[in-house]
Amino acid sequence: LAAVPVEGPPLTVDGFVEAFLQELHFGQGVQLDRSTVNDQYLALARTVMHYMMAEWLETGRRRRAEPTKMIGYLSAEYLLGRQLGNALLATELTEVAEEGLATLGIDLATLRSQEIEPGLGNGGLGRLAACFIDSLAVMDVPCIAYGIRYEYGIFRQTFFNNRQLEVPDNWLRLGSPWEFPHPERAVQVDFGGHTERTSDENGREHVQWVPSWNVQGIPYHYMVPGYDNKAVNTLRLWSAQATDAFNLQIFNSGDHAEAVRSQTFAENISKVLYPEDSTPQGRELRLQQQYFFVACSLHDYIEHTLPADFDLRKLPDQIIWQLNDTHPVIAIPELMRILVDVKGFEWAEAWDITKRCFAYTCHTLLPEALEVWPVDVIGRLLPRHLEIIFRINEDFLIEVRERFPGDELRVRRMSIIAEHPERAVRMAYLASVAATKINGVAALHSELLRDKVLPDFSEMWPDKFTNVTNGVTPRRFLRLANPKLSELITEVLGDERWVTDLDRLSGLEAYADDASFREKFRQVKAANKTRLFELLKRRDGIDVAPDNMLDVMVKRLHEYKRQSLKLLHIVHLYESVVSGRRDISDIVPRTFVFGAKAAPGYHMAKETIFLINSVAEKINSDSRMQGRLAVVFPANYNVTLAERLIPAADLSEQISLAGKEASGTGNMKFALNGALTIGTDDGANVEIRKLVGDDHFFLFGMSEPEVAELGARGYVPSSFYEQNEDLRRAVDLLGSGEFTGSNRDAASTVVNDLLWNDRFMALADFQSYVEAQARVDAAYADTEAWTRSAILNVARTGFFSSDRSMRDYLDRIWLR
Ligand code: 26M
Repeated sequence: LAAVPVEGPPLTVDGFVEAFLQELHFGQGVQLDRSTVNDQYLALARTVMHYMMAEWLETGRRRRAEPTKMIGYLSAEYLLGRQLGNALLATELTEVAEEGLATLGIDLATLRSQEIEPGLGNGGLGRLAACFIDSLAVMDVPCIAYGIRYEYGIFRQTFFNNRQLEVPDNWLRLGSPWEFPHPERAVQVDFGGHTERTSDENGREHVQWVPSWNVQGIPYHYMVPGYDNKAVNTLRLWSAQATDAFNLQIFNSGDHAEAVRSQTFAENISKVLYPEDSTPQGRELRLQQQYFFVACSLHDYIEHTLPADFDLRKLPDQIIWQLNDTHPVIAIPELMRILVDVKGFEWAEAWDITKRCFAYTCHTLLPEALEVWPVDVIGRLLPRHLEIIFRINEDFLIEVRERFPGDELRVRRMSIIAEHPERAVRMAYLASVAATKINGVAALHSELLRDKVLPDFSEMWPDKFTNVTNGVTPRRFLRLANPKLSELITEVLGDERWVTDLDRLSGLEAYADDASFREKFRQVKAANKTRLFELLKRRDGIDVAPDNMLDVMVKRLHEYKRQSLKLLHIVHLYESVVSGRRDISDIVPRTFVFGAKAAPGYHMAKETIFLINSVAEKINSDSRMQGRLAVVFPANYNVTLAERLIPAADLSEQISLAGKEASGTGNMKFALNGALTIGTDDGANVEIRKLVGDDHFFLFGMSEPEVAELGARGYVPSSFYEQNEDLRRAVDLLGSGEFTGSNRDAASTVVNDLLWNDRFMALADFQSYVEAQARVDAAYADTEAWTRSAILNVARTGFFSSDRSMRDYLDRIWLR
């Protein structure tokens, strides 16, 4: 058949309205006068899809005509955020849609707020994946992003009696207009069973995996549009379903209940996103999820994307699989299995191919966050893969012994198989052995990864290690989230090229000294605050004082991120006023904003949320504060809320213990939106500070080497408590029951941990933090100087565009 050229509806108001009404009538089956907001939203989304679809088809055609090396991005998470705004931007339809809908009496903003964001990720890692695929489309780099279509994304957080409650995130319930399933491209995925060995006439051994059960993966496609370049990439998310054979067999046996049960069993695999973002629990279902999406993805690429007669020896010229953390690492033995068992390659040649097809990104430094899978769990679920991992390890350890003869300690240290506390596969080691490149996500992190986490591997293969500092997409986090600032930037830079070339923000530098520009910049910030406060009122019933400095800490709740240090600072300020040591009029008026979800099983994190809410309740209702000290904690921080919060912020809190936050990406979004950072020398803060300059960044706390040194000397938190009166008073007040209805126990989990454990050294950094906050107060009092610093933060952080990150991946990893 010949390809018929495809064109979207006309890019005019009339053309748009016609297409919209078509969708409403023939897609939703409803007439305008009887349509609900949801009908209208779905019809609008589908209409915008029509425009994108034409470009998506054309992109596919163009790429097939001239095949070049492709990126296969493998990630268990994509934290996409709402789609409509970005799709309108990409299709340049925003004004047309606004006008067109208005002629029908429909308000675009109302339809926008109807969208439930797909929260298919936990936090930083998932949001990074979403930024990266945006940038690849914008740069017209061929990429298929693969992942899981969780039926339930990250839980919705609510508060009850100041405690976190989790509500299932049923994000598909009102329809999902941005996806289209392709059941005819289903892939079968096998599990369980055993392996059998046979020899052929040449005496060559063949292994056959005889699985005991299977499921099928149904691909759902999402379009990932570029910007002003007609390119649209694909995000392919897999949904698990029972296979027909599986169903039929049981159906025919007459056991209907069992047939239904087995169907449920299969569909459980893509049912829900695991809400842990740092301490993996070795749950078998999680491993099923990982293998499920990886097996579907490799099969999809090899059998359906490559030409039918493709010579797999050339695989590394056509694809590089980027492993987003260790979650998809099972892809390594899976490719070996395909090449050796299915395609008949010799082991050595298969290994040579496999080694050139994978690259690995590590996103952590915490030892407890490194995934290990017990050998018996893998053996039960994926017996053939376990054999392959053992063989990879055997060959690898021979290599280690050759390089370092007689060093058996090293051999044990480096083994992919850990022996204690139980036999388990160290997924980061498997990734490191196989990958062509291993990267950390910020300069400091990559150094620590090389020297502290994987020192033996970097000694063996120094050239494997590299850094790619994270970035964020300027489309979503500047152009869309901050339209007023975007307009101002475009006004002074003369055009919108900065949206795809963020280094152009440096052109703002000159305007930092222009008083009238500073005034406009302040007006933007003020308008963004107003917009945020209206949302908080509507969304959470929260009233926020309009003129306070807005001090924001939003990120997952984790001890290493030290929300408790932020809390100690707040309690310290409060205590100094109520004790009469400081007059409330001497306090620079501030509203502290928290946003944080705790993993449901993370006790300390949940207790910290309870304490923050308790402190907020008390302080906000204490008339002595006169509104000059307020704490707000809107529930369910997510991408949608971030897009409102970040543009309104004055101060960005990035206060992890040095050496623990791999990069951070919120830190970049705040700086780009003109918030100043108070932060430790950690993750990408280091690079932000270098770029914006010390005068425009509030640094505090120990450096990573100082942290290491204090740890080695023996850290005793209570000695800091004893030697610092402000700290002592704050900790005592927090522990006194003052904030928890006279219930001391309710605060004791957090307070006792700070005093007697404090793994992340909050007490050691307290003094320095409070001093830095005093510098913040002083700086904020000088409005003109503060605005100047804020402008320079914007002007000097163009480096943190994820477009730049993608260029670095291309140069350092993908096209090498
Ligand atoms: C693992 C097993 C089971 C369930 C969940 C997980 C898991 C999920 C997410 C473990 C870790 C996960 O994410 C870690 C993460 O988000 N790391 C962050 O990555 C960001 C992007 O590189 C960095 O900016 C952050 O510093 C880093 O904490």
